[in-house]
Amino acid sequence: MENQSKKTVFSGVQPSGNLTIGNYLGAIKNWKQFEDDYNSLYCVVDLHAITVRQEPAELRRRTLETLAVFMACGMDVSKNTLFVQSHVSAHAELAWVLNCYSMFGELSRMTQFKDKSQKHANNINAGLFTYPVLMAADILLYQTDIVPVGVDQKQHVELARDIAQRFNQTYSDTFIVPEPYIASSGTKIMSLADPTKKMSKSDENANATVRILDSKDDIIRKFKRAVTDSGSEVRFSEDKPGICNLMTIYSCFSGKSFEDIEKEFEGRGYGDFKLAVGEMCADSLSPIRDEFAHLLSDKAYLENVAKEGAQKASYLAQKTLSKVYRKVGFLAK
Ligand code: AQP
Repeated sequence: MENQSKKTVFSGVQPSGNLTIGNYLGAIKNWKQFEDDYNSLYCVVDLHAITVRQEPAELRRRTLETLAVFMACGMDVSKNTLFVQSHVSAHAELAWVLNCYSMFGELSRMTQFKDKSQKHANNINAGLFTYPVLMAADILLYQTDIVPVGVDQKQHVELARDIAQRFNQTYSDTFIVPEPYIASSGTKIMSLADPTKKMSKSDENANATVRILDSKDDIIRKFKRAVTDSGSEVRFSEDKPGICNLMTIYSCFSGKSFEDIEKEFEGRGYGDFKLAVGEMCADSLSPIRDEFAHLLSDKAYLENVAKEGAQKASYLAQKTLSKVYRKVGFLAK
């Protein structure tokens, strides 16, 4: 159960595709450090995933697999509450209330909405537009202090802060105003096919993304094909976005600084470097792949983790939701 003296950390991942090294380096890898000192909750945000059309059987499969990836990445179920968003109805309920405290103008300014409505021009649904309000509900329900996310989600956490402050000012202190936690590196891994674009799990180009669960051969092949710049020098420089991205990935997995990487590959050219990045990435992910396979062999266990996680999360969520319902003036049951 929650420890009142500890702060709370919350984050989520959409089961909208097989998770990439962007999701890993920008988000999941940073979660482990909080598990001893924080009340920590991590959620597979399936309600968010349906803002884009999903194949139902695929979504169901990926939801359980995403939970297994959290665990395979080292999230200890005795220290972290791992759950599925749609199992805790308070997320959708609080989102409705917060919709009434969110402004059309501020939602229109969200860059992810602009990007996704361009990408899914035939399905610009209301859910895509109000996605950040549901995300604010996810965060505020647990009285969250910090939200570890990649840079692309910072704007949404800032909106959650604005919504919390607006609600607190309208009534009285109700929500903790959360802070985004952005790691010092790996917070925006770029596509291997176009290094000016973020790597995204829903990208249809298989060569653009490296999945956490890709085989070693696939990972090496994808890095070998990665789009780089003209020239052959491994150097961190603004005019070399492809090489900068590969250096960032290599640095995140190896712990080496850019300076050390430049020295290591001095005079060796892109081919050698790409192979080394592929090997470093594949070898670092190999224990995760093995643990994932092991976890997936016992679906009943995973379902039970989700069930227990949802029970713990529901208890906490209900406390905040009841408070909110009282403040806005809903009649008690
Ligand atoms: N390329 C990335 N680099 C670093 N961090 C990233 N994140 C996503 N892509 C990168 C972080 O991963 C967490 C989970 O993201 P999400 O599932 O909530 O949705 P997203 O940000 O929209 O991620 P994707 O992979 O791009 O999904 P799709 O393709 O469905 O839109 C977040 O903390 C995010 O910052």
